[in-house]
Amino acid sequence: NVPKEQTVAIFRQKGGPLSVEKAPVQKPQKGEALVHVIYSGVCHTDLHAMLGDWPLDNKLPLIGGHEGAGVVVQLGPGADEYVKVGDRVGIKWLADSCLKCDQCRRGHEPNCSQAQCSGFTMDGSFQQYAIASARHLTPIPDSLDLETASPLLCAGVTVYRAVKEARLTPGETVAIVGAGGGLGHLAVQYAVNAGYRVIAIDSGAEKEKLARSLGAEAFVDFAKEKDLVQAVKDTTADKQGPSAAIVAASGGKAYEQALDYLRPRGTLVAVGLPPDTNIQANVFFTVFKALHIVGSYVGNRQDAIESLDIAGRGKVKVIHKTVGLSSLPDIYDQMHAGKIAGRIVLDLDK
Ligand code: 8ID
Ligand code: ZN
Repeated sequence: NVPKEQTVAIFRQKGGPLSVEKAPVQKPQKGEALVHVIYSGVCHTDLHAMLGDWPLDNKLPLIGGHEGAGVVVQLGPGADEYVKVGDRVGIKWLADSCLKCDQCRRGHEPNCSQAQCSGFTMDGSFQQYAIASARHLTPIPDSLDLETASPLLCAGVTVYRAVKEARLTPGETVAIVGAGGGLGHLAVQYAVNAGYRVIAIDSGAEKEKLARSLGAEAFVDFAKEKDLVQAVKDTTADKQGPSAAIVAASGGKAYEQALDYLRPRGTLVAVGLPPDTNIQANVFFTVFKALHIVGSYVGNRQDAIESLDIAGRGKVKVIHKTVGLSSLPDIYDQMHAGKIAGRIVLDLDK
């Protein structure tokens, strides 16, 4: 029973405003499924998109959102190859890729030149009924309820992949920068689950408590610490610093000192996407310390399945607060001010 009308959160120009209003429900075309979205996480990327602060253009008007969890209610021609009506599925950032090109064949689906992004190049999960390319939907295992599954579809997948890109061996130490945020609090847990030791970097008592409760062995407050580089190095027994830093902060400052506190041969994994930010890498010390700098951009379909499976087995917990779709403007204000610990999940029926 698919209604003709639904509630969506939409904006029509860069910078907003965001408006919660009624809109028609679309019909799925070839290869597409219509997903009844029950919950959607709110990623900082959705805020970047609304503010228009990235060097990429998105669709306008745009319905954002790319952490959707719901149920398939209708199929377009050919979509039955991938899903059936009633399946519990997730809408992730990577909405589609060709699956035929060199990048796709190697599993680098996010780097496909035909890639589409939910809540960016096509309408996303901040609506009750979303059109999705069936071949890129993520099956949600029975071990996860839709509410906790939703933040895993971007934050979880992304940091799970970033932890892989850090190329650590068990027992090594990783700094998670932005550890109290949506991505960060999950990164702490995926790292711990993989056998790594975690230094959390973020600010404030609430985020410190959160990060420590999830397994971080040390916490460095970036706003309070005068000599952040030394403070981070001091958390490691030999004072040489962590073997990797996964920067999952939305602000540019987080990138400034990471190369300086990394241990020789250390890896900087760039995940957070602050506008207008460069990583300043001194060539001499990059060579002399044999540093590694890598970008990590969401994950492929397999990373999505693996990251949800780990959470389904109880190894990673999503710390979240659930509010109604109509609260989204207020949530963006809080996010902009860095006040959200963990993730916000939207209940699309409220
Ligand atoms: O594929 C990707 N690479 C990908 C996927 C998803 C999201 C990248 N992102 C990007 C988002 O676009 C955003 O820029 O990752 C960034 C973080 O997203 P988020 O986790 O959804 O944001 P959040 O919940 O607001 O958390 C950010 C945290 O960073 C901390 C804040 O206190 C907050 O807890 N932070 C900041 I801002 N500056 C910091 C600093 N200098 C910092 N933590 C440590 N040091
Ligand atoms: Zn995201």
